[in-house]
Amino acid sequence: MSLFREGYNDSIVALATPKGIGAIGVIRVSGIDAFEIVNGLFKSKNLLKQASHTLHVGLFRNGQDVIDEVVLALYKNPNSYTGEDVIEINCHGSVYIQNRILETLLEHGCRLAKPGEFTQRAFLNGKLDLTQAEAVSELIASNTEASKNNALRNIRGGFKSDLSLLREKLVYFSAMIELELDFATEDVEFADRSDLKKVVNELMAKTNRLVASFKLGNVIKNGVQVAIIGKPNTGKSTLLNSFLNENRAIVSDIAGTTRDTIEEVLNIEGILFRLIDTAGIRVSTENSIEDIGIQKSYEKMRTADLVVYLFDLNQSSVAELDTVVSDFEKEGIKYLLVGNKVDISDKAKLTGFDKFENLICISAKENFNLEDLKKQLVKQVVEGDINTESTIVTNVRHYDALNQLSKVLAEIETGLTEQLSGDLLSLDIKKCLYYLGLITGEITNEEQLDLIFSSFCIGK
Ligand SMILES: Nc1nc2c(ncn2[C@@H]2O[C@H](COP(=O)(O)OP(=O)(O)OP(=O)(O)O)[C@@H](O)[C@H]2O)c(=O)[nH]1
Ligand SMILES: [Mg+2]
Repeated sequence: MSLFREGYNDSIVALATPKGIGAIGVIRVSGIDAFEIVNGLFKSKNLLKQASHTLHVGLFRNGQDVIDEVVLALYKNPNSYTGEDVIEINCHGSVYIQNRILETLLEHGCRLAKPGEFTQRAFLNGKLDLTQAEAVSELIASNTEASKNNALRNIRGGFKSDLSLLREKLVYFSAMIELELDFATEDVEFADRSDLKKVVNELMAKTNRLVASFKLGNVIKNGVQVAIIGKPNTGKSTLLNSFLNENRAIVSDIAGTTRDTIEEVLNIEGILFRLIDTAGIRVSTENSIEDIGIQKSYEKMRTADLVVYLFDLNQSSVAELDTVVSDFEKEGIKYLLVGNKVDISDKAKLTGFDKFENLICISAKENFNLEDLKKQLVKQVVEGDINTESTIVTNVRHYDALNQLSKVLAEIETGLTEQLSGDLLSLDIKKCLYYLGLITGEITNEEQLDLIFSSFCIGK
C-alpha cells in the first residue's frame, strides 16, 4: 500500500550497472507499463504471456533497427524489488548499446529514474521499511566485512524487528491508558502501572543499548582516524611503512624528514584505520616549512579519533611521558603510548616505563610486536565483539530519534514514580511511538524521503 499515492502512473528506467564498458550492462525498468513498453521493443516473444521470474533471450529493436541481443528477466508485481512490474534488460556492455537502449525506452514512454527511486518505490509499496531501505544504500557503500554484515543484517530486518517489538509493547499500554481515559469518571486502572514501569525500563535498556552502539556503528561505517605523533626521528614514518608493508613514506635518520602529513588506510579485523603520519614535533625550528608541518601535526592530534604517541625508548624519559600523558588527558585526547626501537634498547633502562599502563614496546623497523599494537588499536575503539549478532546503529537519523526516544522514556519513568495522570502518560507514550515511527518511516514526508533517497545510486 502506498503512503502518499494510489500507486505510480509512470514507469522508470535506469542503468543499474556502472557507467562504462563491461561484459554486461543491466538496465532496469519498473512501473505500471513496464511490460507493455518493453514488449513493444522485443519482437521475439510476447512478454505479456510469460510467467513471472523467467528469463527470455531475443532481439531488442527500435522499429526495424536491431539494437542488441539481450536477456530479459521478468518480475511481475507484487513479487519484485519495487513491488511493481519490473523488467531487467541484460545487454552487451558497450556504452553505445546501453545508451541506445535507454534512449529507446525513454522515447517509448519511460522516465529516467532519480537516484534511489527504485528503492523509494519499494518502500512506498511496503516491500521494505525505511531502516531496510537505508541499509540498501549502506550495503552498496560498504567496504569492509563488518560494514557489509551490519547492512545486510538490517536489510533482512534486524533493526526493524528490534523496533517493532518495542512498538508493540508501547501500543498495548497506549491503548490501555486510552481506555482508562474513556472511563475517567469511574477511576479505573486498566494499565497496571508496575507492569508499565517494567516495560518502560526494558525499553530504556534496549534504546540505550542501541544509542550506545552508535559509537561502534560510526567506527564500522566511517573508520577510525589514527594520528601517529611524536618527536622527530622516533620512527613514525617507519611505523606507517611497516603497517602498510610498503615504502610509502620517506624514512631517514635526519630529524624533520616528514614535512606534510601522509594518510593511508589499513584494514585491521574489518575496521578501516586511517593512519596519519605527521611531522615530528619539536620546539621552534627556525624552518618555516617544518613549522607548518608541526602545526599540522597538532591539528591532526586534536581531530583524530586516536593518537599513537610514538617515542624512542632510548631517548625519552619517564618525565617526558608524564608531561605528554597529562597534556592528552587535559585535552581529552584518546591515546596509546608506543615505545619504538626496542631492538636496540637496553632492557635494564626500560623498567621505569612500567608505570604506564597499556604501554607497548615495538620495533617498527624489525616488525616486532606490531600485531600486538594492531590488537591494541582495535581494543581502543571496539568494546565487545564487532561481529555481534545484535543491531548496531550506523545512521545519524536513527541515532537522533533514539536519543529523543530515550529522553521521553526517562520522562515516563519519572512520571510513573510521581504518579502522573493518565492523559499526560498517554501523551508521552505517543511521543515515543512518534520517534519510533520516524525511524521506520511510518511517520515521514515526501521532502524527507527525497532527501534520504537522493544519496542513493541511480538504478538502485
Ligand atoms: N633500530 C631501529 N631503528 C629504527 C626503528 N624505527 C625507525 N628507525 C630508524 O629511525 C630513523 C628515523 O625513522 P623515521 O621513520 O624517518 O622517523 P620519523 O619519526 O618519521 O622522523 P621525522 O619524519 O623526522 O619526524 C631511521 O633511520 C629509521 O631507520 C626501529 O624500530 N629500530
Ligand atoms: Mg617521518
